[in-house]
Amino acid sequence: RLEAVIFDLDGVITDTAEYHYLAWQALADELGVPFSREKNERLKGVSRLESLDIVLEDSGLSLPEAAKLRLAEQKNDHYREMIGRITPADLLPGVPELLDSLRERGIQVGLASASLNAPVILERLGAASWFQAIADPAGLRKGKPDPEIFLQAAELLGVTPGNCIGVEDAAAGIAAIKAAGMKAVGIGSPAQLGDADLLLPRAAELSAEKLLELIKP
Ligand code: B16
Ligand code: MG
Repeated sequence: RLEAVIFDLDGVITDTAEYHYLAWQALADELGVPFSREKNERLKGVSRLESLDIVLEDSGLSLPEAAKLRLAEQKNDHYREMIGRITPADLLPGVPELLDSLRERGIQVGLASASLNAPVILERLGAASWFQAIADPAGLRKGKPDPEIFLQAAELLGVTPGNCIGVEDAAAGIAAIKAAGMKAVGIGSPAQLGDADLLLPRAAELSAEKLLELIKP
C-alpha cells in the first residue's frame, strides 16, 4: 500500500538550479575562476561543499578548510538573495495539482532535498503546508546516492520505506531511493535516469493514479 511520496526539491518541485547557477557564477567571477552551464549540470543534487570542490577543480587553487567554508558561505549569500524572489508561480507545472490529489487520498508527503535552504524555499513557494516532513540534510553522514536522506524522511513520516515512492531528477537521487528500498520515479531523460521504475519527462505528467499503480496493495 502506498503510504507516502518523498520528493526531491530542485528539479522536481521547482527549478532552483538556475539560481544555483547564477550564484556559483557570481562567486566564480569574484575569484576569477572559469565556470559554465555545463559545469553547473554536475552540481545538481550535490551538497554545497562538494559543489565548491567541483567549481574550484580547474582553478589551481588549493585552499584550507576554513577558506572553503567562507567561499561556500559567500555563494550562499548570493543564492539567498536570489531565492528571495521566489513566489508560488515558481512551482513547476502540475505540482500543486499533484500535491492536492495526494492530500485528498490521505497519502503523506515528505521532502528529501540536499539543500539547507529547502525550508525557506518551500515557504516562499507557499508549499510548506503540503509537506508533513522535511529531512534535515545538516544531520546526514552521507549525501545521495546514499539512502540516508530518504530513510530519514520515511522515519519522520512514520512509514515503511517499502510503502514509499521517491521522486528525483538526478541519477544519484534515483540510486538513493532504490537503495532505501523505495520505488523510484525519475523526472528527466532516460540517458541519466534509466534506473527509475517510472520515468517521465516533466513533473506535469505525474499523477496520483500513476503513483498508486507503482505500489499495488
Ligand atoms: P544548498 P536538491 C540540491 O537540491 C541542489 O540540486 C544542489 O545543486 C545544491 O548544491 C544542494 O541542493 C545544496 O543546496 O547550498 O542550498 O544547501 O536537488 O537535493 O533538492
Ligand atoms: Mg534535484
